[in-house]
Amino acid sequence: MAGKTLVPILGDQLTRTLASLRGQTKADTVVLMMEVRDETTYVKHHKQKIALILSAMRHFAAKLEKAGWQVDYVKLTDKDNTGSFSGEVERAVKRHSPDRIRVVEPGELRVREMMDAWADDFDIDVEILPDDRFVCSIVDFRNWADGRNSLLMESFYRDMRRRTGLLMYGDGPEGGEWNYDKQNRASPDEDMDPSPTPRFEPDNMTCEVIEMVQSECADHFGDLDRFGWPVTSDQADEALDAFIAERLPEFGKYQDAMVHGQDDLYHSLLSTSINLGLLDPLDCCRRAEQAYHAGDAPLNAVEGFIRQIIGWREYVRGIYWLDMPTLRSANALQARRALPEFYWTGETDMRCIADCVRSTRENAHAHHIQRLMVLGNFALIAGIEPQQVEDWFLVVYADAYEWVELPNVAAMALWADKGRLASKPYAASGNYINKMSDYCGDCRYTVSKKTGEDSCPFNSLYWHFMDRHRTLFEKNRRISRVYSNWDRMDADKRKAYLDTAEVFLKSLKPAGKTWARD
Ligand code: FAD
Ligand code: DLZ
Ligand code: SF4
Repeated sequence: MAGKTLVPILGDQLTRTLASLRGQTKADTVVLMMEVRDETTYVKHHKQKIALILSAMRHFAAKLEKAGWQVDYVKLTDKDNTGSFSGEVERAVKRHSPDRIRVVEPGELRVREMMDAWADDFDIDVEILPDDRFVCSIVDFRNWADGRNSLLMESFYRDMRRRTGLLMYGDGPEGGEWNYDKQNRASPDEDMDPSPTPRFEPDNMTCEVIEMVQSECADHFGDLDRFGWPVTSDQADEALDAFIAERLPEFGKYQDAMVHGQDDLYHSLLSTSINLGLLDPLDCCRRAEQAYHAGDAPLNAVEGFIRQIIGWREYVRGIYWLDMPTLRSANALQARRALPEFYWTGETDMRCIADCVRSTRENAHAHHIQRLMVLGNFALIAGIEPQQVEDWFLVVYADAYEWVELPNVAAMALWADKGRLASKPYAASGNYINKMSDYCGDCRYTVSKKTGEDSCPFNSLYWHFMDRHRTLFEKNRRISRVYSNWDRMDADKRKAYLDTAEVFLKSLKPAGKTWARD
């Protein structure tokens, strides 16, 4: 293509084979990378998340330059930085007078709307390419969803298995089953002995970014002391190798387990690298599949890992683009309560929540069951307003971008989309947390106590939730049985549950400070 091309690369597009770079000649291309205030503060992200993204961006830019690309890199503290993607693209157009802009579609609708305006605003040709780092394009997902009554993840996942050929045996699934989840629900036990996840000592470039974040984002949530995320594709590869060799074999079995103070267990901790573009999701799946064929990891573990990536990850991205912008304001259960302060401080006697918030603050990470069945479950049954919960999840996790955070929080955890994604709400009493963790033993609340002052709050809140949404849920065949149990209890017991929950809900202190947004 004749003439000069400006190729903006966003902070979560750090992939050497990105569609916008493919087919470009180095001599005619200017790559633009922008650290901008709007992105670091549209919600006040965890300090580690900002440090991770900016450090990974700087390392990626250095690698491109080394490979001979011309990179125009704007730092957050540069004097003339306008603070926004559009402002920086406009300045770059003036600096370089390109003939066109070529860019990969962004992960978020908010940014897509900015990009859509560039052609008119800057009077230039703008080519917005599909992000083919996903297996299923936005258009393909729309076609898949079109005309279906139910958008079950499982049927989408089977299509993705067929499309990628992963764990296929002829036309059918390897081992005869598509899904081995039933084997993936072991409680924690003494056989657990996970190898530690590799941590990467910050180099000079990362240390410089950490210092900047420390001073520029001092009032943001989260600690920086334990920063050890992979910031380059080489480090991410090393983390993937270690996971496949050491933790994948037990990943399936203990996928839902939670242990106080043990933050990673057998999880991969690869979501930050995959979402930034440092790892290719399909490559991760193929590596896991090879381990299965080599006899190094069992089928239930490998299928479970692959399902999270080509199943859930692709599916929630499809749902995001299908249901935005309404998903952002969805509130099917009319939940209106303010987010309690302990989501930020961790100061609560509920040991499960305190441990999950601690891990979140220290690591910018908590694993899936902690997010879903402790933090999400509490917000669901306590009736916390979805938009406040969504902001919290978007702020606190290093892997959080709206395309993946919002469907997981609004649709999966909070049932705000009225069951389009999850046919029944993920509501659970203390019994589930007790079965899957060691949290309850040392908790100041008693998990076996159903009502009264020392009873586990999850127990009474669970029934309060079920009772207040009875009209909606009792017709749902997957939960109607719950109401038979409720109706069998005597009236005094039911009243004790509801009164205990009311007293607890009244005691919740709303977050006094605006941690998420200014
Ligand atoms: P593993 O347990 O090792 O899983 C392997 C990979 O599968 C992950 O790296 C991830 O890429 C993918 N994956 C697994 N589950 C999901 C899922 N439900 N959606 C999308 N990808 C999935 N994930 C994010 O990447 N960003 C988020 O902002 C995010 N917010 C969440 C909020 C809630 C309420 C819930 C319930 C889940 C959320 N998840 C999110 C999904 C999941 O919790 C994280 O992907 C996972 O904990 C990351 O840790 P890991 O890499 O060790 O995952
Ligand atoms: C999340 C984030 C942050 C904190 N900072 C930047 C940044 O300074 N520059 C950048 O290019 N990207 C950043 N990002 C990631 C973007 O928010 C992300 O690319 C869009 O939300 C699209 O998913
Ligand atoms: Fe959490 Fe209840 Fe167990 Fe305490 S007793 S750790 S509040 S589930």
